[in-house]
Amino acid sequence: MTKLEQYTLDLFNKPIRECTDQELYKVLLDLVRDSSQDLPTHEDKRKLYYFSAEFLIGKLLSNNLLNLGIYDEVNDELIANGKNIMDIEQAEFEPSLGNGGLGRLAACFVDSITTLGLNGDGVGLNYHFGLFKQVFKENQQHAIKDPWITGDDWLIKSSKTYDVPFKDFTLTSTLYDIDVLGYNQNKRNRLRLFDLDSVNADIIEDGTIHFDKTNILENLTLFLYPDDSDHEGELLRIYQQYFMVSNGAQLIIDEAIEKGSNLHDLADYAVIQINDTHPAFVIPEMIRLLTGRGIDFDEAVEIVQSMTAFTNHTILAEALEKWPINALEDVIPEIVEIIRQLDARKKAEFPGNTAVEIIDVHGNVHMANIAIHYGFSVNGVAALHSDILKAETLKDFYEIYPEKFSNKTNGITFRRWIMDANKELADYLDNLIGTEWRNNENLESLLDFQNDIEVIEKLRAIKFNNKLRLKKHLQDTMGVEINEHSIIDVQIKRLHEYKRQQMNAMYVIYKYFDIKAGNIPATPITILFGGKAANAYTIARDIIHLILTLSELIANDPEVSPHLQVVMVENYNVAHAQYLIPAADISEQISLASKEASGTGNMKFMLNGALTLGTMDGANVEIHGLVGDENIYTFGQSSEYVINLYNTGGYNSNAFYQRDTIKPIIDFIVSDEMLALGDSTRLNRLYNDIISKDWFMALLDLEDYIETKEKMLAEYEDHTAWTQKTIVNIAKAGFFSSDRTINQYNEEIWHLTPHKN
Ligand code: GFP
Repeated sequence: MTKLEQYTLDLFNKPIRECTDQELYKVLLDLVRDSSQDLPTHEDKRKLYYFSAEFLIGKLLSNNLLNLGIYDEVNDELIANGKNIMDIEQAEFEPSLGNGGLGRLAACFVDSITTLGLNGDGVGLNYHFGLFKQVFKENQQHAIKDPWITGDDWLIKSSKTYDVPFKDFTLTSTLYDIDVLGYNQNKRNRLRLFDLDSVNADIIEDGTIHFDKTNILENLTLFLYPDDSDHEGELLRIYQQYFMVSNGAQLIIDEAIEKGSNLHDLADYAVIQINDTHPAFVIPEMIRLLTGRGIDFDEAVEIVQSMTAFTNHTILAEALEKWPINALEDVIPEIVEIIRQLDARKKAEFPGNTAVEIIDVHGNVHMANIAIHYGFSVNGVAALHSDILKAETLKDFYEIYPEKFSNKTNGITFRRWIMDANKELADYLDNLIGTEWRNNENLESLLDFQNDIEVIEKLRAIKFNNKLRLKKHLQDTMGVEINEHSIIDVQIKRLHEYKRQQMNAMYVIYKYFDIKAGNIPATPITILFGGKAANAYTIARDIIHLILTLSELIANDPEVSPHLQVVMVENYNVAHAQYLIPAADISEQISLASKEASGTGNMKFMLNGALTLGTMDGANVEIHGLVGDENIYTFGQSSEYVINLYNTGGYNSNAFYQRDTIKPIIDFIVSDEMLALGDSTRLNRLYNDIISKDWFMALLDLEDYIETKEKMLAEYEDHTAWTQKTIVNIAKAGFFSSDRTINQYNEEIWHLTPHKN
């Protein structure tokens, strides 16, 4: 009897064939969890703790089967019994533990850390309802809770609990673990997710979410990034951040002591990576814990400094967090006391240098500044971004601590983003170039087949099959019908003006006019969007409204709809991405140059044989460098140009708006046709914003964008030449494996010894 048969019998007392998909999900969950638990965790002295507010891990069933090396075996057995793993996986809820690229990066990283045999856990919070679940009603985004903890999930309750002292009360945590498996790796790591037992999930929903933000005991871990536009929200975020880091720091100390640390040597046992600013309180918290255990303040500072590294993910001021010191006083006064001391030291060392102050003149505490002064490493996430940090955003810090700065260009795990998401392509690569590419070697040998017609045809066939898969997926999940013979053009990422979904929407209007004018595209085009807007971010929600309204307008227009379709995927998440990316022809990476730190979607699309339509921003610059001018479509003003425009205040969107090429497009946003379908307030607000402000300069690059996209569509018609370009992109994607990124982090920052099987 096979293991699967045994588990099925034990759990449901019937054969595989007679089980429902839901039942088989439970069987596989048990089987995989047991197999994972059989793997030992690492015992090495030194360990990495990757602190992150988000881990956007996606569904785990297939991925864990793959990493355990039993995917094919299990899949064959299921197929022999008339079952299908894809259907079974529908029963799994995607963990609501992340938001965007930042959280997905953390998920790719823990996969690579484990695959490379490194001793490292993720540390975060166990949000019950995630960011929110996005639903569309009347062409608008509504937010409801996104529950995922069902009992049939991957959480394992541990016996560890810690006391976290706040000003008015102490909270006792519960620790849940999720096993993190590596590809062909016989040791596991864990995600350590802290929570409270007292969570109460009763909340009011009426298109937006209301709950009592002051009821910390019941609501602390309900949501990721609760709205902090009011005072209670701000306090709740501080409670969350401190709760995460205090638990994590206590865990570190516990584990180090267990392994024999006397705490003076703690830095030999642990290294902390602070992912973005949210976990930066770990520095004062660790100092508090060490001094509380008898280490003097100076030494505690030194210890913490030598074990803490910081990653910056954005140059946007809004994301470089700062908290009013009064708010901190209300929640964590002991930590404020330590922050004041840390600040005083640096004020004495760098008198008058306000750019590097921890506490500014307005009484705001700058989280990044704590991490930069009191950590040993600062890194950006793509070459251009790291350069901008040094030259602009963190210039004053770079002058003080040049040795702390480095670049670690982001990466993506190939397990999830090709082996799992695009199995047909992965298997075909095995046949063609051997399996070494799975271990980060030899993918470039695909270049040998650039002129091989058989290979070109096969790759085209795989792309078509992935379009069919996407079609079925969208039918099943949204009831939307797309044309599998169309060009699939995809922009999936958080909604943000700097990412410029609005510019893509402007292209849609351009194309709508063009088709109306009788210029019928040789191949129909499907433009897909996906992404959530932070609920308090009004203009981003207006942009969603624009896209959804355009989508409806075009769908209703028999002249245009056979040639152009616009779909905004509801509640975009990792599961959707796994269908969208393999099916894509065009990867939209159109941020305003200098603003997208790296991007990681750009890497996923490239690996799956889509061509990038992008600005010279973030990691697009490195993609361009690798594939060469002929194999990417770049457009738009450079980052130097844009930075200069901001510095001189020289951008005037209205001057662009007045151009004959642009005005009709923008005016259409508030045309009678659009207002007949859409919400006047939203459309007018967006229109006014674009013509008078356009803070992220969509109009600056619009003409070049339209022209480049048109060129791209025309060149698609030469299917052979197009597929040859995709071959170069796939072949050159090896650099973007997160295994490469993690090796760099380890060699240059963490210094852990890899475990070999
Ligand atoms: C942020 C940055 C991206 C970067 C990721 C990971 O992502 O440029 O690739 O972090 O470093 F903006 P988002 O959360 O904005 O997608």
